[in-house]
Amino acid sequence: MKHTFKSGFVSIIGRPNVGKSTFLNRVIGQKIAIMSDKPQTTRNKIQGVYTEDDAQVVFIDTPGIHKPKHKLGDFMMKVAQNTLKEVDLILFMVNVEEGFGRGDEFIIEKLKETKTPVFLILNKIDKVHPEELLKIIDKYRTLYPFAEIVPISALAGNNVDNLLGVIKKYLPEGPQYYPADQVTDHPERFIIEELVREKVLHLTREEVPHSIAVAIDSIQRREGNAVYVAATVIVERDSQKGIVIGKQGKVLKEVGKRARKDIEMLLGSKVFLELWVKVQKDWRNKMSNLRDLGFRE
Ligand code: GDP
Ligand code: MG
Ligand code: K
Repeated sequence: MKHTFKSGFVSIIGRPNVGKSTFLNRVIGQKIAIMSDKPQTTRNKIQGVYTEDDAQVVFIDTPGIHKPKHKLGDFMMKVAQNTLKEVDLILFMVNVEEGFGRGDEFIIEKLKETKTPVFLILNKIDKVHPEELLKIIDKYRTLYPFAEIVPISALAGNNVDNLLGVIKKYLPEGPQYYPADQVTDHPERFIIEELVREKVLHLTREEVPHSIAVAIDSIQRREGNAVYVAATVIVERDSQKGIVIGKQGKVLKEVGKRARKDIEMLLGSKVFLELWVKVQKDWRNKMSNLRDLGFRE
């Protein structure tokens, strides 16, 4: 008997410090899933991928779900709202230690504009008395028709497995989008690309144009906590490929050595860096096409 595979995209929203990152780290089980809390200019990023034998949950970061303060904020808000419509499930996380605030009110208003099912995740239950928890649940019930209300402690791990089980129930049948060992679309990805690019430009002097690109093919954390990075340097001409590789691969080797050192500093882990060079004649057009489609900025 062939069992069905379920998969889908899940957005976690909530005010700062409610425990979103802690939850993700517990679920993904790897420090690498931590999102930096720096203001984000990019669109929705994959925060973590959780894979089981019969299911895959792709957690999506949805920046901008808060009261917009300026024009960009408005734009981000629209992006965020579109994301909420596109995902299969929304986890709205609150901290039971804190009262219902205006930030929560704003988020609930936004939730009313989408048909996507919403779970209310009551986090930090280790901090409140069970009776208090019941009162909180009653309060939230009146505010929005949550598909499920799930109390957890992301820090202690209470009820997190159960939550994953309930999430699976709400996912449609679907493919495995990512390899099982890919845990995240790494937030430092862009910096790593820039680090590699910088070394190429430096070591090839003026011989290759600044317009060369670096694309990360994969970032994986494996046993012993080492991080494996595979990246491709994209050039536009065969002659540039030769220059980037160098005699007996000397230049590329040096690029790898220097970039690896910087990436190790960045990630605080041992890094294995695998570099490839590819000629793609019209990559610039392709990249801008992608950007038009809303891929990374
Ligand atoms: P985020 O801003 O929503 O990503 O929140 P974080 O995951 O960074 O967590 C904010 C703080 O709350 C951290 O100090 C966490 O250790 C703490 N925290 C997260 N989950 C829990 C929990 O279940 N119980 C308790 N007591 N603290 C938690
Ligand atoms: Mg966080
Ligand atoms: K909804």
